[in-house]
Amino acid sequence: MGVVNITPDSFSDGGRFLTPAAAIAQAHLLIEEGADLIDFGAESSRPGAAAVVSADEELRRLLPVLRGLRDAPVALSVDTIKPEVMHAALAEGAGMINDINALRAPGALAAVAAADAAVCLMHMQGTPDTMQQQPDYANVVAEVKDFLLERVTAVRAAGIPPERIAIDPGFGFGKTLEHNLELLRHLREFKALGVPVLAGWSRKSSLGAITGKPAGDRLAASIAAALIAAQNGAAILRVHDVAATRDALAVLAAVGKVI
Ligand code: HH2
Repeated sequence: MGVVNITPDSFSDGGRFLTPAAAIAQAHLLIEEGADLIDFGAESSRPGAAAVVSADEELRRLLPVLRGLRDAPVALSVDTIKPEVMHAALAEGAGMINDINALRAPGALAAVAAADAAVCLMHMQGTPDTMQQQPDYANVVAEVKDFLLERVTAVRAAGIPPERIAIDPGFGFGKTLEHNLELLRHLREFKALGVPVLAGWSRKSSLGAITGKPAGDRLAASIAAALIAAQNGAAILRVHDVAATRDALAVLAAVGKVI
């Protein structure tokens, strides 16, 4: 899954793809580099981000990009927590909703159930504005797993079949470095929920904590984390650097360790 943020303030690529033309060109580049899926975000969820983007503004950023990519050879995912945005994006041909809030907003479940689209359910403790202030778990792996099981059950009860569901422990969303590492070590256990696991480590601040490098210099660290996630059972990797990640995965596959 290649990431394109149509935002002025994303921590990793904010401001680079704010015009429809720039976002569409970046999507084409990531597809050429081997992305199977492109994820578009129109509201930053970086730690400390205040939820100030209205549904209208999100759609103003998203819709021209989705329209411009109607004939794209891969599925288009939309990273949003808002049911109004989900409805409009799905009507415009989006094939997936990536919800960091796991369809908990009133109306979100119904919006996805009404369409023939996939959904990624992510775990987050708290909300982006405060989530990194005091992440707290007795057992992070068990608690994240319990939450995702509850959300998968709710989504299936709303009529969305497991073939359309992915889960994500939400690296960096209300988690310390040690929480993120513990989840990565135990990622394989999430496969017991019976749906594909998505992992997003690309350029994240935990990698900065480990390497001491800023977001723009975290490519090697991002690839290392992506490979560990793949080895631990992740089926979808959410990354900004598709070509480099593809090369690393090709080596892993050649060695025969991807299951
Ligand atoms: N991470 C980010 C945003 N959306 N969605 C899922 N499912 N998993 C993730 O790990 C995830 C996500 C944050 O990264 P980015 O989109 O680069 O930054 P920002 O939120 O600042 O736009």
